[in-house]
Amino acid sequence: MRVGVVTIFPDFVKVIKDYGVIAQAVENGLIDIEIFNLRDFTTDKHKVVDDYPYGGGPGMVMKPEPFFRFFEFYSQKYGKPYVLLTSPQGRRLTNNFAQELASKEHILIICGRYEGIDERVSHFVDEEVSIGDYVLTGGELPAMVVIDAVSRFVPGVVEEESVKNDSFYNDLLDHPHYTRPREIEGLKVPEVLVSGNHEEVELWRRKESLKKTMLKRPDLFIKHTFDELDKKALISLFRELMSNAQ
Ligand code: 4HQ
Repeated sequence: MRVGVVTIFPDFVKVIKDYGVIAQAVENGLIDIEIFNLRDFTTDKHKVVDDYPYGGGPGMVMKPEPFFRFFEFYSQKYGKPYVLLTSPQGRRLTNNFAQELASKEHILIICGRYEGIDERVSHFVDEEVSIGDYVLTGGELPAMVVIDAVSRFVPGVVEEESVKNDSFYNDLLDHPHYTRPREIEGLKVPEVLVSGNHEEVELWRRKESLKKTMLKRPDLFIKHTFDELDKKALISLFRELMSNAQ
């Protein structure tokens, strides 16, 4: 998958390529992330990228010309990408949206600063994306969040099983995880996890997922479609609770 980013802070965004599974994926050629400095697409001596808003008001607006020049250069070089603009007005990023984006072979993320970008730049934009209802100082962090969430769905970046077990993948939160030692300061690993009984482990994990989702995210729980293991887990969970209550 090819990912382009255009920003006035390329050094800030670059670190997304340097850590963890994304760094490995870049090294293995699974994702090609290329970051461009918008100032390289200015023509004036001072490399100005902002200007005063028509109609007045506070703050500055990003000038359209450097973006137009950048798109001309970029699409000449790489063909037409699916263009994303980070914005609080955009479609909220979810795991499903991330998965949808991962199926595109080529995306380009535009990072805004200041009050925003001249509206005419939206001529090139396929979709606006928001990472949540709060206002940031720029689109760089959202771009990095999008790249991170999308990368996990690019085949080979993380184990497929791991993606499927994660929170949100099937509208449920992830189950708790444990590793060695068996006991620390009196806190023990649940017995079933060391039992070696794979079926029992699966049932326990699903019960914990359902319990956690019901308590912490009832909105997700309500939307969930229950498969056979869910039903078995819920019945077992209910029985447990009833027998504790007796
Ligand atoms: N921005 N999700 C860029 C955001 C934002 C968000 C505010 C985008 C500033 C210039 N982007 N402008 N939330 O807060 O994506």
